[in-house]
Amino acid sequence: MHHEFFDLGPRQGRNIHVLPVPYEGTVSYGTGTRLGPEALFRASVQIESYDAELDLDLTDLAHFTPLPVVHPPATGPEGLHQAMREQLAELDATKDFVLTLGGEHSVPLPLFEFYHAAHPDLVLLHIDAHADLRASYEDSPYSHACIMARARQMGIPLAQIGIRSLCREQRDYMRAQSPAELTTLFAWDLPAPGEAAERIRAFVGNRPMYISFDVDGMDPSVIPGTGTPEPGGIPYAWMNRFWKELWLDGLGPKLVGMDMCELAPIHGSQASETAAVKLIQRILTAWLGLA
Ligand SMILES: [Mn+2]
Repeated sequence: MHHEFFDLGPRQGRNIHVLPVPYEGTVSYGTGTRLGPEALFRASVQIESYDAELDLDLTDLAHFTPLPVVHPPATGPEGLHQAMREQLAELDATKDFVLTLGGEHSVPLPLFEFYHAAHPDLVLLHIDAHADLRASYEDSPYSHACIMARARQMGIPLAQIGIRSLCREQRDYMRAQSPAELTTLFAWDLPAPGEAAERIRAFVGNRPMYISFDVDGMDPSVIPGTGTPEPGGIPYAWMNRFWKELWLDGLGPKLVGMDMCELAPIHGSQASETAAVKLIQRILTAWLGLA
């Protein structure tokens, strides 16, 4: 594992703890998410830290402290989650920002618990092709296909963007939820980024927000390196613009932590990890520089 995340200048601005979790225990189709964190580390030092559109440089706004890699135990996600909880116990959820790099999308459940315990009014913003609202999948309630069902069980309000693959049971569940508890911007019906940002801001209000970003929410032409690609996803320019609109006038949500999951790098191509790490950069730059 590389020990640099982004090309570090002076250690100034907000400290971002980077938690690499190279786990792929419950993946259901393609493999390779265990190689995701390393690919994101490598890509991060290759891109410009300066965001020319925002006229802001991430190295002025943040510095990065990689945490020890959480090595997946031989057991299922429960063992992984326990190892993560032990590491998170060293941190303070009221002030520490953790950027978790998966690994598959079963990874961030302990982060939801960590931030929800400190912020009972926490709201989740979930970028994904898949609703991840199954009660259980392949005999595990902790599978990547169920993580947002666990978040809803914890009582966390959920806003989703990019969803386009789900079973009828999940659709019925979504329809039965109150709009204050669950709102979904389906991929086939995405409004313009500015309107989407308005809707998410109205949903989140003044509450603290955590972003759980499954890279397969993006169109596979942008990020082909993922285990369960779904056509018809979020265009890169749309997603990039959305983060700018979300924080444009300093009124956007307060971000407490985020994850980027399901990157499965393709040997010989750096396109997927580059797009993923540029989206991390845009999120952090827009939040820290505009909010
Ligand atoms: Mn997904």
